[in-house]
Amino acid sequence: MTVTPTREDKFSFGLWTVGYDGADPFGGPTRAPLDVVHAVEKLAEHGAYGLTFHDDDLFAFGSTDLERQKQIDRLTAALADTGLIVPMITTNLFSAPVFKDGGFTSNDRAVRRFALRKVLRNIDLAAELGAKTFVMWGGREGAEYDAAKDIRQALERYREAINLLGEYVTDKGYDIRFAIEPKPNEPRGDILLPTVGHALAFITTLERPELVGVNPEVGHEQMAGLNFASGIAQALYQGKLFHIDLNGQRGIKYDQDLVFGHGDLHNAFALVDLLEHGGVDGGQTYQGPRHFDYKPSRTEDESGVWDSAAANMRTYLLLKERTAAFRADPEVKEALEAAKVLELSQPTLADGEGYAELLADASAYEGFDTDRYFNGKGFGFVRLQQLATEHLLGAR
Ligand code: ASC
Ligand code: MN
Ligand code: MN
Ligand code: MN
Repeated sequence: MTVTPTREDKFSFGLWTVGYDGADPFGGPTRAPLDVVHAVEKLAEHGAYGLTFHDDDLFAFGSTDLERQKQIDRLTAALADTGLIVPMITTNLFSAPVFKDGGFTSNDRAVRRFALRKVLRNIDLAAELGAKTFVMWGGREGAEYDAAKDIRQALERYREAINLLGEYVTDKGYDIRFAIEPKPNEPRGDILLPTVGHALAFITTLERPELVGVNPEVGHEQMAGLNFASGIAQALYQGKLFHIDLNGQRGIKYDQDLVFGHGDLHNAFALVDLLEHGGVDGGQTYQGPRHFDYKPSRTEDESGVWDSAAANMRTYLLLKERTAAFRADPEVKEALEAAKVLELSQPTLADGEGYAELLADASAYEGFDTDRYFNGKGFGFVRLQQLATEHLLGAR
């Protein structure tokens, strides 16, 4: 297997990722701005297939129509030259001061109406560029203080906004689906729809739930102490994994946006196993872009930026190789069998069986020998995890 990225691997990068200038809350930029044409050329050279962006990444907030169009034309020409595509677009409703209390859920109604117009305009651009996914990260949709935000009304306004956007793409006949990106906090003290689970539940309240899925980011779930691969499994199970943001995070702290794998490597192994091999259940798999939303550390110069971009893809491909070896190992197959991992796909009830039949089955309860089954007999999960670890380390 090769670890050189190709277009077929469907790797994409946000313009704001490789374009991150190193500024953080404690210090200004450490790198020069990155031009979009240069970014497209470099990404193409490194084997990526897609570029994604917020409107404000391409043309600064407040640009005139002329300035905006000029940047769109420069991007379009670079895409034509390189063959790169724009699989996803998103809207910046968090940087401009006007969004200090959010966009769709700002307490100020005029801000909410402005936010909707900004997004509608960006949806037109998404359609024009052929983007199939429209991500919504509501970074400023939240609060620091409980008395400052009526959460139920904020959710109602969120719902109103997404319903309107769904109506818009339907009326326009656009082939676009929405993906909500959860994050628990930062920049707000608390953000609405903080985890994949919250977002999945919220989606069921929408007028067009079929148009809306999730865009989970590795670090965002891990900031909440959650198991990312497990959240992705549930999103897949519910047919809602519309997009994914890959990166690295080390524990419950600020959003680190490290290179993919430069965090919880075991969980990254489980994630790639799930995305590439569907886990063991053979259920719904993910066919979309492998999108990196990371930040090249501010300690790096421009060559470090491209090294880090390459590192994301290389780590993904190495994990793809390692997980394939894991799946092919006869000892792993035997350990999975012994741990009854495959038995979980068997329905608990027999075909046509209901509670009456279950109640009539004495072997299920009266005759079930709990001692014989479970005293002194383990599942062997640790052995299985060690086999995964050894494949991850290249020791097998
Ligand atoms: C997004 C997205 C994020 C944020 C962040 C901006 O669109 O997916 O996680 O914006 O990267 O800095
Ligand atoms: Mn992040
Ligand atoms: Mn993200
Ligand atoms: Mn991010």
